[in-house]
Amino acid sequence: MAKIFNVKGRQVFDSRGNPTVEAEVFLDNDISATAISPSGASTGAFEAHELRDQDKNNFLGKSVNNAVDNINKKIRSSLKGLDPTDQSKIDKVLLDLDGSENKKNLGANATLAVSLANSKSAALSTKKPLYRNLGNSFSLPIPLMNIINGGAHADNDLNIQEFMIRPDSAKNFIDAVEKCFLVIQNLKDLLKSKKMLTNVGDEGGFAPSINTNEEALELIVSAIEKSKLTPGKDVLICLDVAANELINKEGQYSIQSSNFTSADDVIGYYKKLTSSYPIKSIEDPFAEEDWESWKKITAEVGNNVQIVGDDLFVTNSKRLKKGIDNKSANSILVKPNQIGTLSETLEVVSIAKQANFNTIISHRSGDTEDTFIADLAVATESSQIKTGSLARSERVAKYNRLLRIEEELGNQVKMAKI
Ligand code: 2PG
Ligand code: MG
Repeated sequence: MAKIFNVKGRQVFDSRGNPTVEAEVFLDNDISATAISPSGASTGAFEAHELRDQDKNNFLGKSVNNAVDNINKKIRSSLKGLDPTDQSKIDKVLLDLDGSENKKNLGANATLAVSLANSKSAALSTKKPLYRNLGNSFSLPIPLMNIINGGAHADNDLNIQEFMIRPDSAKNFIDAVEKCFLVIQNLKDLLKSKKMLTNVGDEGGFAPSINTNEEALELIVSAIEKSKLTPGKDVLICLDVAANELINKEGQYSIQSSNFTSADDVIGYYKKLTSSYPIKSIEDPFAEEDWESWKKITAEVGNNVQIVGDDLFVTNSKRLKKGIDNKSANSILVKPNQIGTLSETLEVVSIAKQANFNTIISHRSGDTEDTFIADLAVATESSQIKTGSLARSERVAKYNRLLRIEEELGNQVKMAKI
């Protein structure tokens, strides 16, 4: 059986040009595999720690040499000689070596890159596609494609961070991509006809100078109709409000330009939006510590609308369990770098599934050519994947990987049901 022979870290760059961590795991049978940690812009306070050097003279403080050093020294010597197919053991060694609650010692960017590279090396070594190394039964996720960017991901006046489309009537993955393609191209034409810019934001969605959420929603509905698709049936709208970014010291939310002073007002606004537009999913409608408001909105609209915890749960089993007990949401966004190892990510997915929560595997706004999350979505039979628009290669790479998996599995695989 193959053993880990060497582990190497290096600094590479993400889609925003910021330094990030790549790990390479070498086995003693000449097999090696790399993985890269992504990086967020609207990060939750309870995420695992992303270790940056904070040296103003080195990449404006953003270099990751300490995380890389941790891989090349401590992690390397602890993993040498271990069996790469025992992922839980590998991740346990990483956890023990770090010894902190939030991976502040080694850096979650170091541990995640190693954890994922190990899984890829185990898959190669056992001659399995990655998804077969991660699970036993498979489905293709419905994509949540980013179509208009606002908030921390774009330089326009939209407060909601992401407007996404979800092609629910897609028969298979290529059909899902085609439906999204049509809506995106039609939106581009609409923007051009209104003399608006068609530049894209960090996740490949358009970032036109629009001032109101309603204007963005009207445009998306028109683009769906122009594509000869039915809004609310073929293609739905999903929002990521990223409300952490929109709350002030007094606890008021600026979901649109004026501040809402109470949770009831915010919920009233969401209800108005969901009754006027085919919106079926709202991510982070409230901030990460506003548990009571989360509970309220889930009770009021959770039957019809997917309420998704991203910054609320940060892919952390303790926070997810609290949310399940509290009935704070009905779905979870899963971002492996929020927690820092593959085993902990898989544990969170399984807890969510037991509680009948939808699982949505997600990229970060700073992402890379690494397509691990595509295999992860298939192998966890997650109903959805959120990985940006059909633009920018770091986003499209995940869709292309899913197309290859669809081709490989042929009739054996179906689209996931929501
Ligand atoms: C989010 C993500 C990904 P970021 O909020 O869901 O879209 O953004 O990576 O900046 O946290
Ligand atoms: Mg989010």
